[in-house]
Amino acid sequence: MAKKRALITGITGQDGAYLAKLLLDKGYEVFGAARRASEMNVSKLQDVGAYEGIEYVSLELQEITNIFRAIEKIRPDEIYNLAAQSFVGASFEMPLFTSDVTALGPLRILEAIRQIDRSIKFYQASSSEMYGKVQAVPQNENTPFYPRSPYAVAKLYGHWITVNYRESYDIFACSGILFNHESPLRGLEFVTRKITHSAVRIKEGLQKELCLGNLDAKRDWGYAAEYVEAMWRMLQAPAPADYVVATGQTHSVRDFVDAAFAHLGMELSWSGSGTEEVGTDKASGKVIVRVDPKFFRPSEVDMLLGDNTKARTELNWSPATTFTELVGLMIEHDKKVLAHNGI
Ligand code: NAP
Ligand code: F7E
Repeated sequence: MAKKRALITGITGQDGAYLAKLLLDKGYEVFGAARRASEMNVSKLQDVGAYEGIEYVSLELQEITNIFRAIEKIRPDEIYNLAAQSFVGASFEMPLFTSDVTALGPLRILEAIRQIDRSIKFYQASSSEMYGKVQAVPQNENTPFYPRSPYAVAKLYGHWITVNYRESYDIFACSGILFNHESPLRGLEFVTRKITHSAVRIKEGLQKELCLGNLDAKRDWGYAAEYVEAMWRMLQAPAPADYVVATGQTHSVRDFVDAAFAHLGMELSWSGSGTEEVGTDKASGKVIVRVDPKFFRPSEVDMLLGDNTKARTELNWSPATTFTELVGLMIEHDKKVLAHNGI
């Protein structure tokens, strides 16, 4: 039997690397789409051992002719749209760019599917950020959305246009509403990796302080390597639908900081409040964590907590890695990177 062909946009990102590895292991022919750059960042793909097995294509989500040509040429069975301007903080600084890539990008792909071959299955990377100012706790597929950033508004458009093309043109299009998922491959600008990377450097005496924004924000953090399995399962289900993918546990940014330093054998005491809050290393008496207002967002998502019942029951998917294990595996990776690179 011919191998299934999958096209993954955002191949250079965290999820792109894990999904590529998963699909290669399942025997897929994997086409990795990356936007043009002077040098493609392949470090994540190399980290998971997927770099060699992929056929690379140039694909810019802002350019519809480019998308059409790529899909015409590859004729994939499945398309996973993981590409996006994915950093919420940056979306306040570049709302138009974020909207063009993150909202209209999926529409351009869906339009190409509609015109080229409606039997191509489509996965859209939707986000728990769409719940924003949450209207119910926990959040499930029926919870109303209330986005709080240009990123979240753009993702909401991507979500609804996916539903609309499914209903209008009978395309097998699924939207995965994924809650935060992290890993050693997470970009350094996201809070979890910023914390683990800095904690290791502080422990080794290479950095004095870790400066953060809102410590009270709570997130449902899972392990990215497990979440890509849910994406694949959605496209293998008997019918297309939308699914929440989450752990069902929520923790604050402060909890994450405590867990990261605890993994390194350090205990913090917290004092002050709001923008004056600091975390002091109990053993040395030194301030090692400080709140800096520059990391606060114009509008914040205070708390996210997902209800994964539908994914558990219909996709037989469930998360395995606990919060403490996730923090531990990210710290252990950053320790290795530091030992290897010395920075
Ligand atoms: P990521 O690491 O930031 O990767 C984003 C990818 O999109 C990168 O490969 C990036 O390429 C690519 N990209 C950005 N702009 C592009 C453009 N104009 N044209 C083509 N490619 C472009 O994100 P991730 O954490 O893997 O997340 C994957 C997807 O899931 C994203 O859509 C994200 O918004 C969504 N999501 C993530 C989470 C999470 O917690 N991780 C949760 C829910 C939803 P470069 O390498 O060239 O920058
Ligand atoms: O922030 C707070 C910040 O940037 C988490 C993306 O993958 O998940 C991600 O979006 C929380 C926020 O992720 C800092 O204010 C405090 O409340 O790691 P983050 P995010 O905004 O939740 C969703 C599901 C996506 O879809 C996105 O693509 O942490 N926070 N201090 C900070 N955040 C950052 N980045 N840096 C700080 O210093």
